[in-house]
Amino acid sequence: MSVTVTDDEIEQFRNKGYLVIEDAFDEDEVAKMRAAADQVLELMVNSSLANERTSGRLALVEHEDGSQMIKKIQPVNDLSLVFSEIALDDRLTERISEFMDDQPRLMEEKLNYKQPLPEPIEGLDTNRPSEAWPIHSDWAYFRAQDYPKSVVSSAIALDDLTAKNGTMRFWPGTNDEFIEHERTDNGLEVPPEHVDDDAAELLEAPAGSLILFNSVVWHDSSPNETDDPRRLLIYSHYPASAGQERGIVEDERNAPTRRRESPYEWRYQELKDDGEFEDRFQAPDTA
Ligand SMILES: O=C(O)CCC(=O)C(=O)O
Repeated sequence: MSVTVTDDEIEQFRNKGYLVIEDAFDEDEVAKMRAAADQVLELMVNSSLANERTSGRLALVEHEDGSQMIKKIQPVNDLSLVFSEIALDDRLTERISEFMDDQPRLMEEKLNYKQPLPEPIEGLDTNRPSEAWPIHSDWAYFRAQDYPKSVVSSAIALDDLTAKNGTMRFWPGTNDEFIEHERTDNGLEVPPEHVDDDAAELLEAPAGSLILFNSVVWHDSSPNETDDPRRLLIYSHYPASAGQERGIVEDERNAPTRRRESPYEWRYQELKDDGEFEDRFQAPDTA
């Protein structure tokens, strides 16, 4: 599919630091991504239970009332052809290439599920304090591996994004200047004295929307107050020339996790094949 990137899209991205394209993906494509999300979720939970060790890909929250929420799974491309193919989709790459004026290379990918579990699962390590994200610039993280500020992230909404289910907020125009972050128990945060809460724009958009954002623009999201998942599939790409100039190694941020986790995932398959483990978790029906 060839994509025409309009002047309006470029201007919005440059001025605000982000851009929303509704209906970028159709119903069938969204259905395929949701099915892949369920498959990956089942693989992560069942392989964690089979190995009696929580996968390093899995971020899980336990609330005060004992309920649990899958926050995110990262990385995911080596677990699903559906996800690895989308990283190369023209609807992302042609826009990104226009915005960064270079060829995009994949830097990382993740699926932020914000998915409540109908029943708590015993034996998993609930390793995150909240499914919310504090106000931050992604570059506060990406700088650790010397990625440039010109990294562009593309988020695909697998579910409608609403105020109630913990959609994102953006601070338009904060994409030019990076402010040093503070460390909190829930990640890095723009110091509150710099933040005008009224300047934030709440992102409400239907499933299938594509949201492109710069690595400096401030954003956050609140907890999911509904019983349904709020899934955002997020890819981040860096400019090819920066890779050459800075000696960035491909997949530097996520390769250690893939290498560490994949033997456990194979072991889970073996335990199943040998009849020594039976799946105990099925993804809730969310269709
Ligand atoms: O998924 C969300 O709600 C926010 C994600 C985010 O801010 C991030 O991954 O940096």
